Amino acid sequence: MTANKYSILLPTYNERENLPIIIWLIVKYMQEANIDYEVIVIDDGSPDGTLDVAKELQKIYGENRILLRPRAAKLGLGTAYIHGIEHANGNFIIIMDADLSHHPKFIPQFIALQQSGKYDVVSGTRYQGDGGVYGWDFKRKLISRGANFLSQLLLRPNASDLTGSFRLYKKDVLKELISRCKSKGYVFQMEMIVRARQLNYTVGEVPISFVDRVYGQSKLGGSEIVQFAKNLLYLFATT
Ligand SMILES: Nc1nc2c(ncn2[C@@H]2O[C@H](COP(=O)(O)OP(=O)(O)OP(=O)(O)O)[C@@H](O)[C@H]2O)c(=O)[nH]1
Ligand SMILES: [Mg+2]
Repeated sequence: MTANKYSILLPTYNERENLPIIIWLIVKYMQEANIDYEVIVIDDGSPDGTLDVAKELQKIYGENRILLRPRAAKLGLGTAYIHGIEHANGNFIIIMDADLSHHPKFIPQFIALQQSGKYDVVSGTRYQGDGGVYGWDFKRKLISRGANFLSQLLLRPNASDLTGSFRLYKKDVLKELISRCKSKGYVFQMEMIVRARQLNYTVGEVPISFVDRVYGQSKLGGSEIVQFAKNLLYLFATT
C-alpha cells in the first residue's frame, strides 16, 4: 500500500460501553489489512464518563493511534466532525458512529473500492446488494426507508443511502463539502451527498449491514423527523 493515512473520526456522547469494543475492532481490522490509521475521539462532555474510558484506551493503544479531542459540552454532530477534521493528520477521513451500528470490518472494503475507482467519496449503503438493517422495529425501518425514498424522489442524488453516516472521504473533498453544507443534525449526511453530486465528485458505494445500538439510548424522536422533513424541502428548493 501507499503512504495514505486514514483518520477515523468517532464522535461520542455516552458511549462508554461501546467505545472499547469499537476501538478494539478498528485496531484489529486496520492491522490485518496493513493500513496506516489514527482514531480521533471527539467526546462532548458525556456524563457517563466516556472520556475516561477513552483515556484508558489511549494508554493501551498509544497516543499516535488514539487521539482525544474532547469538547466541554454537547455541541452536535456537525461541528464535532469539523472539530475532528481540524486535528486529522490523514489524507483520508472516515466518519462512523461509535455505537457499533457501523462495523469496522467494512473499512478495508471502503478503502479498496476508493483505490480501485479513485473515488472522492465512498459511502456505506444499507439499500444495495448485501446491505441491510438489523434490530430495528417496523416503525424505525419505515421512517428510514421513507426518508430515503422521499429524498431520492426529490433530490436524485446518484447514491442509494442518503441518510447513512458511514463514509470515507478525501480530506480536501470533505472540507469543501462541509464548508458548503448548511444543515446540522440528521439531514447533514444527506446534504453532504447531495452537494457531492452538485460539485461532480464521484461517489462509490459499499453495501453494509447496519446493526441497531445495543448499549445506550436512541435519540431519534418526533422533533428530529419534523426537522428532517423541513430540511429536505429546503435542499429540494436550493439544489
Ligand atoms: N461528539 C458528539 N457525538 C455525538 C453527538 N450526538 C451523537 N453523537 C455520537 O454520534 C454517533 C451517532 O449518534 P446516534 O445517537 O447513534 O444516532 P443514531 O444512530 O441516529 O440514533 P441511535 O443509534 O438510535 O441513538 C454516536 O457515536 C453518538 O455517540 C454530539 O452532540 N456530539
Ligand atoms: Mg446510532
